Amino acid sequence: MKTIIIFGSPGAGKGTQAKLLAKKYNFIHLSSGDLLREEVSSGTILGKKIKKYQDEGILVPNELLTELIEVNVKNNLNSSGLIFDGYPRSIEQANILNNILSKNNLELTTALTLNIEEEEALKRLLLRGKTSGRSDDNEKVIKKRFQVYYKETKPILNYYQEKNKLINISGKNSVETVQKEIITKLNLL
Ligand code: B4P
Repeated sequence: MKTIIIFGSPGAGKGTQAKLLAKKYNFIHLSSGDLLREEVSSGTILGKKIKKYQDEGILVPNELLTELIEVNVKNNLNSSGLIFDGYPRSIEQANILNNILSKNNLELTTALTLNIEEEEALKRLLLRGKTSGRSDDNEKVIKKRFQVYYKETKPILNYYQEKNKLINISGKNSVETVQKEIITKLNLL
């Protein structure tokens, strides 16, 4: 079974590309953002707690998220692949994911990162904000999400680079071009 992580700043196209790959190769798409938003929309006490963090653009604490990830890995052990989108987002989460994978006799196949300039990503997210109804797609919160990305998430790219697991992809091109580059570099053809 393949296990793939997709990294990228907010608006880099992680969710977009993860969905396309999942559809094409019948992989399971595990988006931490979507899993958290589902919990929010179900109106539970946990969901109410999560919403506060998402609305501010800061990371949801691990104690509210780890179980969601672990359960979804366990429930999909018979699939041909798992794509982690938006997880891990900190060194601590990278270690948690390692543990979850090894407990389930899995090993990370590869991690890829979509590179894009902040200005371009901001434009995309503001455009999405017009129709998404997402309370975090506004300029103030997007800027905060970028700060969190640079401080918490970007440093973990080195961790995967050192393990020779990281592939760099240009995220600034069209959705189709980015997808082709991913497929070629992942040797999925
Ligand atoms: P996410 O849901 O992961 O939000 P995101 O970083 O903006 O990524 P998303 O996948 O939605 O967007 P994409 O770049 O694909 O996280 C939201 C919040 O949840 C976080 O701030 C945090 O609070 C919480 N959270 C999530 N994971 C967490 C974790 N692990 N730990 C703690 N907290 C966590 O697409 C953006 C837009 O660009 C779309 O409109 C798309 O259509 C467009 N687009 C994509 N590719 C394009 C292209 N090539 N050309 C033009 N437009 C493109």
